[in-house]
Amino acid sequence: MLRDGYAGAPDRVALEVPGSPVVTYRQLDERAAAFAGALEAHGVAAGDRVMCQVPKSVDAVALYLGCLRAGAVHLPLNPSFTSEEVAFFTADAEPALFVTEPGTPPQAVPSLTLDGAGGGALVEAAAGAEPVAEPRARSAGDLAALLYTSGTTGRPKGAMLTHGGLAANARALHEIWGFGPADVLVHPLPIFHVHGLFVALHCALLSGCEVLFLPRFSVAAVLGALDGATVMMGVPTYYSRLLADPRFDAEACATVRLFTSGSAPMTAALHHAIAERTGHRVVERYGMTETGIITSNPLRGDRVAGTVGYPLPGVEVRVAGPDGPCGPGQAGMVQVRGPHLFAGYWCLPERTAADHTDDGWFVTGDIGHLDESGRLTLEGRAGDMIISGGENISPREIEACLDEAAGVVESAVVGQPDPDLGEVVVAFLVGDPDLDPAAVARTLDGRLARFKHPKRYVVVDELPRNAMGKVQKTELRTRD
Ligand code: MLC
Ligand code: AMP
Repeated sequence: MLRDGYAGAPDRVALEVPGSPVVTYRQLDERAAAFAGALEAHGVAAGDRVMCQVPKSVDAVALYLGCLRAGAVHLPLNPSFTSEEVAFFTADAEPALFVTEPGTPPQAVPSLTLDGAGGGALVEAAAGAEPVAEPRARSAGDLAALLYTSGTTGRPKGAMLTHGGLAANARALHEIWGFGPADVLVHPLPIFHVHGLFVALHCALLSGCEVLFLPRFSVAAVLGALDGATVMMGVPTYYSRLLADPRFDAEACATVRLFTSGSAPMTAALHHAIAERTGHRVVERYGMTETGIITSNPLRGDRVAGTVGYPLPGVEVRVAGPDGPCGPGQAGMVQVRGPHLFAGYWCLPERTAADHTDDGWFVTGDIGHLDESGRLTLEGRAGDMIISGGENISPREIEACLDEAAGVVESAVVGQPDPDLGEVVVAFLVGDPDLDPAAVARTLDGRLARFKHPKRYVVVDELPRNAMGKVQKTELRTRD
């Protein structure tokens, strides 16, 4: 399906990494076919998971497409995950192959290397393998990808994403955001999440347009890419950082037709400040790993700051409380139904059932309300999940590590408001009288990816609890 977007013009530019030769759709296609051949030569069969922990690069995109070509299930991981964290995914997903950067500690499965500069054992294997010219037959209900999301229990859950679900979401976004072959997409997002991998890349591939593929987000790189670009997608932190640079103005965005934001709330103040400086009203949209994009502000029509807009074509959204569906303006749990939903959590049928209502709606965990016209506003989350710079972080996972540190009696981890990252991780510790937070912090090294490490530690005599003995995290979220 993705190949339909560029089938008529394979020599158009697909990916351009600044400072490197451009890569055409034909070249990307050939690389994907060669990688698929290498995967098969290493025993990967349709339905097998291929776990990938590689730097963002053109080859990483070709690897994703190569997995699809071989009928395998793509399982991308954040390169900053520690070996201990990766071991969990290895045991849970039982991948047939681990594709990783040279020098990464081994996992208990066969592996091939891929670096960010066009080299590695996968590349060598691809040179000697028979390319897979046509995608292996798969049906809409077959798995295309397994993306893990931080669970409220602390144990990441693998969301099983199907070919049909990804295709439905890609088609809907392509349509509502008016993508076409003349677009030039600025891509600063990581490609181990739904946002950078599916939302951004699928829109581009479906329209056969050019992608300015930045290795990572930086203000300088985005400012350098905006001239001539037509679309950029990002998390709110990208926009607040851009706004802090006076060069981000109407002139810098002169060729842009669309900025989108999501993965975390964009404040109305940030939305308005961007509009004032650049003349652009960011299209805020709302999504989840399990669902892809659910709602979006309209391309044509009112883009209302602080709201996430209307359900995508084919998607149904309702807000429900304990007594059933809520009326307009009434806050409740956001529930969703539609063709783009995941097929359940990997090996967790009970969790999957618990997150669905009896009549088949997926319960998102987000609290919000609909207005009379069906426009959704989010108000927060039901659990205590932290979203920092668009990364979901489970407090429980951090608390479990902190509680094991010498001298710690108990801990509570919360997200506190932060002007840059939206929320930052803060740890409250109860412990021995001579407890040294720096020593506690060091115990997380090598255990948890750095982005999960608390940015601040506070030693307290006791944690605030309610009458039931439950830690009052709401109070800690605002405590110094
Ligand atoms: C990096 N660090 C973070 C962090 N990212 N800390 C908290 N939260 C984050 N998100 C830490 C690093 O561990 C490091 O810590 C220090 O910050 C500097 O690292 P860096 O790599 O230089 O950071 P930076 O480039 O500034 O990264 C921040 C960021 C990045 C916001 C640019 O996190 C990012 O691109 N986020 C996007 C995430 C995303 O794509 N989310 C989509 C989820 S999909 P130290 O201690 O080592 O110095 C989804 C569905 C949907 O939610 O709707 O889209
Ligand atoms: P993830 O599990 O990483 O896919 O993150 C999904 C979560 O990100 C959602 O459940 C929301 O809580 C949050 N999210 C995504 N987009 C938005 C948005 N535009 N505004 C507020 N929260 C958002």
